Amino acid sequence: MSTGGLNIVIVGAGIAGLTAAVGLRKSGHKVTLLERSSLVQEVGAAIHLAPNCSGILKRLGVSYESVGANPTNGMAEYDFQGVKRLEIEFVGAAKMWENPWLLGHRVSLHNELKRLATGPDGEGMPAELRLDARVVDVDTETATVTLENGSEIRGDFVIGADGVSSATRRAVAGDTTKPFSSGKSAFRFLVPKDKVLANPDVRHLVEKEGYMVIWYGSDRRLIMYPCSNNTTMNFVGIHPSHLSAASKGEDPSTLMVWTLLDMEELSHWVKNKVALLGDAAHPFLPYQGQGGGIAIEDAACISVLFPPNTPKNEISERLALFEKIRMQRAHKVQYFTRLAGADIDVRNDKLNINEFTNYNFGHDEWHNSTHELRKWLWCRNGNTYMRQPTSFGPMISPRQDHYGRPIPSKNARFRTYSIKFKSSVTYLRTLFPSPSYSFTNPGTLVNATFVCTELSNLDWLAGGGYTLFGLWIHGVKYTRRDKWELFGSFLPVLFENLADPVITGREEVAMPKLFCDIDVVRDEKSVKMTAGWRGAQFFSWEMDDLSEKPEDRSAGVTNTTEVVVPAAMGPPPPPENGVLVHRYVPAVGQKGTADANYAVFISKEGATTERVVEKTLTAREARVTTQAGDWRTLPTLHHVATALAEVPIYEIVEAKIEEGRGIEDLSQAVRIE
Ligand SMILES: Cc1cc2nc3c(=O)[nH]c(=O)nc-3n(C[C@H](O)[C@H](O)[C@H](O)COP(=O)(O)OP(=O)(O)OC[C@H]3O[C@@H](n4cnc5c(N)ncnc54)[C@H](O)[C@@H]3O)c2cc1C
Ligand SMILES: *[C@@H]1O[C@H](CO)[C@@H](O)[C@H](O)[C@H]1NC(C)=O
Ligand SMILES: *[C@@H]1O[C@H](CO)[C@@H](O)[C@H](O)[C@H]1NC(C)=O
Ligand SMILES: *[C@@H]1O[C@H](CO)[C@@H](O)[C@H](O)[C@H]1NC(C)=O
Ligand SMILES: *[C@@H]1O[C@H](CO)[C@@H](O)[C@H](O)[C@H]1NC(C)=O
Ligand SMILES: *[C@@H]1O[C@H](CO)[C@@H](O)[C@H](O)[C@H]1NC(C)=O
Ligand SMILES: CC(=O)N[C@H]1CO[C@H](CO)[C@@H](O)[C@@H]1O
Ligand SMILES: CC(=O)N[C@H]1CO[C@H](CO)[C@@H](O)[C@@H]1O
Repeated sequence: MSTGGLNIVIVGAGIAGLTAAVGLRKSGHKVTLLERSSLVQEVGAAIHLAPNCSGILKRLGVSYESVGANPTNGMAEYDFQGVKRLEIEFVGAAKMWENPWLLGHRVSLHNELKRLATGPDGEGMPAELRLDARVVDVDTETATVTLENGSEIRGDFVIGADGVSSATRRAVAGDTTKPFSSGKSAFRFLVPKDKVLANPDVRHLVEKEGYMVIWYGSDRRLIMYPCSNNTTMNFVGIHPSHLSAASKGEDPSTLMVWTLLDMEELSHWVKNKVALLGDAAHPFLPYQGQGGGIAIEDAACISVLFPPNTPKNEISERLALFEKIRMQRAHKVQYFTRLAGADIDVRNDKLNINEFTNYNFGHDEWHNSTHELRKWLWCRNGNTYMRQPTSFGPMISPRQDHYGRPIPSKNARFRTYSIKFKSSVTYLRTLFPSPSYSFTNPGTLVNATFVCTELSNLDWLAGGGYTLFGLWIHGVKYTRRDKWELFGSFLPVLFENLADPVITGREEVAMPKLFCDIDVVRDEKSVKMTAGWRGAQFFSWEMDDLSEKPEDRSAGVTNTTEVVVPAAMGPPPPPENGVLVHRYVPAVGQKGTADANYAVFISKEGATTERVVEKTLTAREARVTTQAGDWRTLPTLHHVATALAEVPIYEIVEAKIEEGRGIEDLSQAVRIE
């Protein structure tokens, strides 16, 4: 099987290491698990998994229920005299979580994880599990681990999932932070439920099925819950360590005692190519039954961050992202757990059990990591535009691809029809958004152009195209507050027959865009363009007698509009350096107030793509027909259509068609002041 998978070495085949192996294997990575013990035999006790954790296991294809885990139906708390202090039922309407809170046997969970990680069935290559392989050292630069017998194993990266007494932790975080005794120990034992039921003194304790029951003393507690298909009762007795230390040797051989270890928070879990997971990164006290759950969430996060085809050169950065995503949550749950474990008077003061439960259960690390990875991918190439709707991240636009890189539009094609005409300074001035805009020439005549462009072969539209139509007013200058002047054409309106460029053009480069239908019909000698909205036509022009002879350009062009004899046009204006547009974004809920109200300049020199004209045709005849509208025919456009119909066309001075390739991405657009 050929995969682009990474070579991943996992130290420790506990819950964290095996869950990570299940997830990473599915993504096509080659996983090697190194386990110091010989049998990978988990202790014979139960482990309960919070709803969010069982949800993650389900997504990884692990069914805890199928191997004997039973749901929690409720919780009861008693004081040390057996007086009930609290009872909560989780069934029926009280069911808050979409996944069950599961009580099961550690050995079953462990074996099932091992089967899914290393078994022949399932996606990807089975992980290789090497037993009796105690890791003594790890090199974070080369991702190489050294076993006790001296042999070395190298991967693309290493996961240290070797539990509370981790050997990999030293290499990542130094050895100043070590686990210490919390002063409490725990013994655990299992009793068949039948046996409890057979004893009339205690049978009432297990008559309600699926209950987690806790008895609290001031400095000790006993926890009981069913596991193994409700057939076995699991007990955990947490108590001051000196009590069990004193009685050592007298315990029955089936009673197991653990010193409960805690540890200061590590400042980091990742160094170069090694990451710590589970108890190795954040050992848990057992008071909330969260250590295994948080370890499984860690493993889910790592699995999400290393999907198929993850590039090797991103390994360290992605491991750092793992730490960034997980550290705060793991430490917070640890903090809650310490509070929950505090002796009763301290605990009651500080612990808000609802806050804890909502924080712990109200989280889905799969969703969270998936989104965090997306956010990371979006930003890593810098300069992405966030656009509405922002919830989904950056999106391809006419100007940039998903990651903010300019889209090469050299192969995009254009066909531009333009009709240049003499018009009225005094009329067109009324279209200026502010007094900072003015005409460069003192006279009352100025050139303006109706432009219609058909675009095709656009990469950002998967090879498609659209048509635009607008009015360019020439000879305009913008005077900044500091008196500096910019010369260009002012664009009061631009219509497009596709919503996508309308929206992005407005948002990104402040173009005054509107949607309308635009049709261009063309044959050898003539072309007709119409602009309308749902059948109501408001603008059209025709060009006839097209020819490729440039000397014919502007000769004898005709028009059908009212003719006013033009006065002299005065000296030619300074060269135009670009296009001026005005951004205006109204403030929500505040009449007359703008969120944005400023001029934008799109310079000619800044264009990144060369516009290559391959063919020019001129028209010997051109006619423009306009039609004002009202709110019934053009409910959203009539004010614009009416203003366009009023634009004086004194004389058409040029009518031409240019065809070619290369379209500007307009990334040179800047806010003027
Ligand atoms: C009494 C008690 C009750 C608990 N109850 C719950 C519960 O109900 N719910 C819950 O979610 N959590 C519970 N926890 C916590 C939970 O058990 C741990 O948080 C969880 O097991 C951590 O998983 P892990 O894979 O990180 O570490 P571990 O399960 O400790 O696995 C580490 C693995 O690494 C191996 N290893 C260690 N060193 C090396 C080395 N140098 N080289 C190779 N291999 C090595 C070990 O043999 C082991 O297999 C409880 C803990 C205790 C002590
Ligand atoms: C629980 O029951 C299922 C069948 O319902 C069985 O496959 C499984 O082995 C049982 N597990 C335990 C631990 O009893
Ligand atoms: C060292 O131990 C590993 C794991 O048990 C084994 O695969 C390897 O062959 C051993 N190497 C030597 C040199 O003994
Ligand atoms: C265990 O008991 C609970 C509570 O009655 C029940 O919902 C669940 O189905 C039982 N599970 C098994 C595997 O018997
Ligand atoms: C992911 O979870 C962390 C808490 O662990 C939180 O701070 C962060 O906002 C979450 N990210 C997303 C995208 O929800
Ligand atoms: C108007 O346009 C014509 C044709 O391009 C040009 O010759 C003329 O100089 C322009 N007039 C002004 C005032 O810009
Ligand atoms: C994986 C999982 O179960 N996720 C759930 C965690 O809990 C929240 C709140 O109940 C749900 O919205 C998630 O779907
Ligand atoms: C054919 C025609 O009507 N042409 C007119 C176009 O407009 C100019 C100036 O406005 C007139 O001089 C032409 O006669």
